[in-house]
Amino acid sequence: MNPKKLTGEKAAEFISDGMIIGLGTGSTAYYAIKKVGEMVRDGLNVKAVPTSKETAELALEEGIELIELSQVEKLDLTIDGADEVDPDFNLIKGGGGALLREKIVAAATEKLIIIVDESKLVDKLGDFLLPVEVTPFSWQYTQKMINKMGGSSEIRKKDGEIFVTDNDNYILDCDFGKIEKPEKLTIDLNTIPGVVENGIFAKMAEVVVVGHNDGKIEV
Ligand code: ABF
Repeated sequence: MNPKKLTGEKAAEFISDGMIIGLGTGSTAYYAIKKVGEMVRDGLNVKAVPTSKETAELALEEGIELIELSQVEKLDLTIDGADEVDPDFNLIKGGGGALLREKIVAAATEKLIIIVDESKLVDKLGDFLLPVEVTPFSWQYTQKMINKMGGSSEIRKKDGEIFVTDNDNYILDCDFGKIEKPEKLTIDLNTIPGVVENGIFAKMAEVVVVGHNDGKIEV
């Protein structure tokens, strides 16, 4: 069975009636959202904050009620995917381009549940290029400053054009090699003018649900 589907559905079991939840983005989060939709049609009462326009659209199709983060104090839980997960539950996210809203939603969340298939587990972050969201204004200057920190980076493109995020920003995919100190790198990157947010989620995840190819799930 598809490990992404298994983990998405498993994570949905953490949801109970009356909760305010965050809904992640990506092909694994997709299955969690589909499952929540099914639960809502069976009578579950939840309100949700989406982490991208794509997720908002899917959630509405599924009949899930959406709210703005500004309307609530906090979220009870959020279910989201990741590109890499290390043994301390540090994450790289943003391969799908939704890292800024994902990080804001994660920060407002009491319990962040990350759903991944086993291919995302690593000893150290860094094989996956680290997405950094930057302002379009003078992004080349921001890129130079990032590269000075010991990285190299490429502006993300889609169909030959610069990829634009839901927040009208750009993404630099950065290679820092193996990331020895994720917490330090996330702070250092965010002090560079022009950096809006970066894809390191250091110690934000509380639960990681891993789907294995043989159909086993590990929580
Ligand atoms: C989002 O979707 C991300 O932050 C990550 O980039 C991506 C993972 O996608 P998938 O589940 O499709 O591999 O959660």
